[in-house]
Amino acid sequence: MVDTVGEVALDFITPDRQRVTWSATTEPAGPGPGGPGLHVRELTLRAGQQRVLQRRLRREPAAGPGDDERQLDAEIAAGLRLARRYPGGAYPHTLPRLLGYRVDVERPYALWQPVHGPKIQDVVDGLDNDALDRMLVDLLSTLVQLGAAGVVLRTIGPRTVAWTGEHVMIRDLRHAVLAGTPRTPLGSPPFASQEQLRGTGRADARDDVWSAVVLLGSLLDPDNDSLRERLGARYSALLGDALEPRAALRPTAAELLRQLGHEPPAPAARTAELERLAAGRRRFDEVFRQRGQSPTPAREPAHVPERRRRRWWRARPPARRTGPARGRDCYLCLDPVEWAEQDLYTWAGDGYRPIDPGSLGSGRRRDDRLQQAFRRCPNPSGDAPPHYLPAAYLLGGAPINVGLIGDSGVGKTHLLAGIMREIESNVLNDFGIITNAVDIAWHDQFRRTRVHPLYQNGRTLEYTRRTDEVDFADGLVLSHGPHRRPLMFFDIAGEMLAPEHQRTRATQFLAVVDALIFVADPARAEPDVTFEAVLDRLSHRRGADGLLDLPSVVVVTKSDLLRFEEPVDRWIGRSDLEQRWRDPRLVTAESRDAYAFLHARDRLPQLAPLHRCRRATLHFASATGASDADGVFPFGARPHRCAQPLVSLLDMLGALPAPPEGGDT
Ligand SMILES: Nc1nc2c(ncn2[C@@H]2O[C@H](COP(=O)(O)OP(=O)(O)OP(=O)(O)O)[C@@H](O)[C@H]2O)c(=O)[nH]1
Ligand SMILES: [Mg+2]
Repeated sequence: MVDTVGEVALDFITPDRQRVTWSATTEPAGPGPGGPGLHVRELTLRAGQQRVLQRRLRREPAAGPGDDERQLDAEIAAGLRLARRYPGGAYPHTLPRLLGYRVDVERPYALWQPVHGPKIQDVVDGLDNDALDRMLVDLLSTLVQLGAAGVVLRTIGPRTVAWTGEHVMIRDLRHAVLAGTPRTPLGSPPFASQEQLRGTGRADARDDVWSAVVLLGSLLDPDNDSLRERLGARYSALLGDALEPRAALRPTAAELLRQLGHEPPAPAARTAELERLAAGRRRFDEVFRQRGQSPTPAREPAHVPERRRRRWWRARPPARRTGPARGRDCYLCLDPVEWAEQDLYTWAGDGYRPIDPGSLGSGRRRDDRLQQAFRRCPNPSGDAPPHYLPAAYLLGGAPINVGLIGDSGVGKTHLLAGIMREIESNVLNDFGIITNAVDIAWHDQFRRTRVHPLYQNGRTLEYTRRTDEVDFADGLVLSHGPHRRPLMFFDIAGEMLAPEHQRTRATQFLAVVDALIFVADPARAEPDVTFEAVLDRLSHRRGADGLLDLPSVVVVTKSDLLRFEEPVDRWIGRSDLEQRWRDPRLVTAESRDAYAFLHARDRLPQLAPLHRCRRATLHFASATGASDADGVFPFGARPHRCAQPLVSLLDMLGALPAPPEGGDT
């Protein structure tokens, strides 16, 4: 797109979270493209002659979550991290400063203070010894400051470092990521380490140490050996250890500075916000210490396959398995119901019609008939109108009934749509799990009324209607090899979960739940008491240790609204399902962060599942990726990290196959 010269209004958010409007004039010719989907232009502010650099995204409508969009988000997150860790005058003079950003517009952008000055490779020959010393110390000090903020630049090299005449200046943060983000292949040798070139493992501050040391080595070539001579043995130490192929074995920038006889820059003062998060993380660890339990249960790789195989088979807790082999509890009336081939029905559009058992046949014909069959619940208590259960619920292994918990408006239905959307895009296939509908027509209806309106038409879903009869919202049969387990989701109107409504039939499914998804809305002002009310109601299922044996996840949903807030920024952009499967410590790290986040905001009732359930994990997710405007998502809705909580639940339920050999990544 060609930009014309003219007036522009910039209406954006500053790192201090202020909304600001500036007017500016564009230059006749902008600096040009800033990456495939990004356009960079320099603007002059009307008030004064200050110039700002705008990096704008060209958003392709309905193109899906493009890499450019993710990269702009990552760039903003890195800029905000630095601005908030080093407020005002404490900001490192060697780093470009983020002035603000705007992401909820057609062309999202970041505003930066422009960096000028020649590339360091063009001026290094003219630098005297003092200047070379400053270059070395500046570069390593910058890495210390970036590392303390958890930012990895990934692009240090001869073209990305400038020399202002006084000091080193990093030109931009356009490829920066937060430390811990799964690496993606980037850069070229020799300036990028092998791990970064290949995109293995997770981004580490020492990725930049590699690049900086290679850069220093290349700048201080044989014609430029005075610094090398002065550093003597310390120079080889610098080049030697810092070029370890694995980041984990390299010295940190602070260690290098000390080796070279320089004091690293003083750490930034901790903000009150960071202190609160740290207190929350300590509290999380304390919970497990008191229980004598590790927050990350150890997996013994040698035993995993066998143990996992048993776990997949594992039925529900024995106390609840009173009926015969294929018995189930009906989720509508709670009476036991057994498989009975003599009493099957099919839906005929206007009602259920009995199936003649003789017509079932065998082989494929039988499979096909059963897929569309329902069993009438005998309901021996006779306390409910006639109701029918899909055959798939009664066949195969123990069902997994999952309830979504949270007050009205917290985002339960959108989250469930997001989970279904992720399953539709085959995330479970990576775990060796194939899914089929429990009830084909019902599943199709969920897709037509929830998943498609939200994700294809970009429309907000309606609040769930309050009814007395509650059926499951959607159900899938999970297949792994020859094993099958139905997975049923229950999603009712949140107000029915409030303490005063819990005796109604609508909440009866709670008596048969095997796992819970607690949905925490971080944007909500008033306290949500439904978590505790539901846990109270299930307190009779506590074990000898007083804890509920009910695998639970707490999902901090709507995380798109907080994606630039710490620690949400660290997680919300990541796609790490596979890595988490192999390395459960990642799940714990996210749980600890989400716990700290809720704790720091005094959302103590939302932490109850972790305190009261033996197994619980916490997650950040967004069902939509953005807020709606009058019921419409103008740039489309997309799920972010909706599969992670589901996969954690399945893992806790023993319904996830063992990860393939290969260990942690
Ligand atoms: N920004 C943002 N908004 C969301 C997200 N998920 C849901 N919302 C908004 O939150 C509102 C309520 O979402 P629902 O899923 O209907 O809430 P619920 O918990 O099912 O509410 P009830 O059905 O009344 O119990 C909707 O207006 C959505 O647009 C999200 O991930 N991000
Ligand atoms: Mg709802």
